[in-house]
Amino acid sequence: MAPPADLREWIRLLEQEGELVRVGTEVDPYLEITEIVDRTVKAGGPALLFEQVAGSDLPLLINQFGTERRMCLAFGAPSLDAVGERLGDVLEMQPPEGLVEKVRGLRKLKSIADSMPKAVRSGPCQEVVLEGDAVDLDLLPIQHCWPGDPAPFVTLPAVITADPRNGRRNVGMYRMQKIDRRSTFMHWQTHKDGRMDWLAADGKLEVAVALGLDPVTAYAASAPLPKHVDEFMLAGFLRGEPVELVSGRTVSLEVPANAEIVLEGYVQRGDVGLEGPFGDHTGYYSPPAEFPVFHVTAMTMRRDAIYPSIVVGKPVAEDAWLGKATERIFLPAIRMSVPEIVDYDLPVAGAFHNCVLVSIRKAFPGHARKVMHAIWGLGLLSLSKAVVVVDEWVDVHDYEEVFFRVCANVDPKRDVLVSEGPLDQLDHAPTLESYGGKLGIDATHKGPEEGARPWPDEIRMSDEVRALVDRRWAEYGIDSEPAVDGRRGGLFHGARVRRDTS
Ligand SMILES: Cc1cc2nc3c(=O)[nH]c(=O)nc-3n(C[C@H](O)[C@H](O)[C@H](O)COP(=O)(O)O)c2cc1C
Ligand SMILES: [Mn+2]
Repeated sequence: MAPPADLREWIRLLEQEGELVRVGTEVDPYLEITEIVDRTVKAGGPALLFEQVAGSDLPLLINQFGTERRMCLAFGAPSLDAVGERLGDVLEMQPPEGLVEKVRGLRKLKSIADSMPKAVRSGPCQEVVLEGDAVDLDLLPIQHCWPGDPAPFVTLPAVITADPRNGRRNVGMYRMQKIDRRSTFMHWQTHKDGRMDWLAADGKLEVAVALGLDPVTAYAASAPLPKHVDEFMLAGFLRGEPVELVSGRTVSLEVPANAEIVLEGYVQRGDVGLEGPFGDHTGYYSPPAEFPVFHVTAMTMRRDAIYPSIVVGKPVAEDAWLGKATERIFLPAIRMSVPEIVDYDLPVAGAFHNCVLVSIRKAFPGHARKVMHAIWGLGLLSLSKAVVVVDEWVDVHDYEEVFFRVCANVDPKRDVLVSEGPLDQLDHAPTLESYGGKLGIDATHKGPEEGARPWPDEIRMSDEVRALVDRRWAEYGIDSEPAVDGRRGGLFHGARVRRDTS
């Protein structure tokens, strides 16, 4: 099934699948929508299309990404791992050998060709064009998300810039605090690509913001690609259809033809103000800080445009599934540089950058530390505050099992590494902003070369007796369902890789 071509097709698909509710009652973009959505997301509820938002003619779509099922629908894939495997397949391409392999190779090459964005002459995103004085952000139902926020924030934008040194495009998702009818702040943080483009510009840097995209392209804006890789290329690859782009009206950047709304404009060197506070995905208000002012020179729209929004806050919020998509999709890419990684998990409660659980095929003394340092050197994963390393047979998605391994296998004096390095700018805990302590916990089995005594065997029942009890379970007349591997849904349930530890 091809992923949806634009936001409307996506809304139709959600509706067909019983995944969307239209809300006709008038609602207030000041706090009320947040409270409705927070209750809906935390209950695993549907996407919501608010048709009557006070103060605006535009409907507002929210919670489109709020469950794993919707995320898979967006990608047209049975699972997020399957999406990652598609990417891994191409990354691991080897010179083909037989004819069958050659044909398969060609298909992969075609999927790479399809990923290149395609220029088109016109697009629905420019059915209405407002320039100069006519630009009016008041037309949009921008949400004022939390009581401590100073203003409404655009929360689901795809922000397009080009590196002034080589023209290479970047697309990032950075929230935008509304300042007035024609300007906002641009909240690209310290370690982000859009900010690098801004810092590399001599004076002005052109910026275009696309709102209301097909779900895969919207997701791609949040994907942590290396600086020189165009997020629209990833979107094209994942969709199997190139992203179509039209020329901006007042900027030399290209914008997605299928967008509902586009804001064109510029930021300037030194033209900054105090952005925030903002009720953030950390579960706390991020404090005010200096960010550039985005001046809007043109606002283009579809005639009956739909405005997309998202609310972040205390986990679990809608962005959890955007993060989980990244976790799964990027696993094969991470394995390209750190092949001993079996699996990893970024717990939603850890707001993604606070904690990484990683399982490895341990092969030499100090291997867990090697992997900690690798993670602390890898793209945006480098901002991870805590890294917990377990052996390959531990299921990193089973937090109870990981906790068991940490408690059972760690000598704090020997197995805990406290380091330091860059941290997420929004992390309020470190003494300094964007820089502070790192925690590595080696919860693998340790060998004598690592200073451990002979490691004991794990307890495991013999296969014969397990088979016998399986066979005879009904005879015992014990009412409850038997637990799997010792504990139902618990400790050893779901472990993917097993190894005899004796
Ligand atoms: C809903 C949502 C909101 C986000 N808001 C911001 C933000 O305000 N500032 C920021 O720097 N990153 C934000 N991010 C994370 C970035 O989009 C992400 O790090 C992405 O990789 C940035 O693109 P870049 O790597 O090209 O800079 C947000 C992510 C999501 C899913
Ligand atoms: Mn980027």
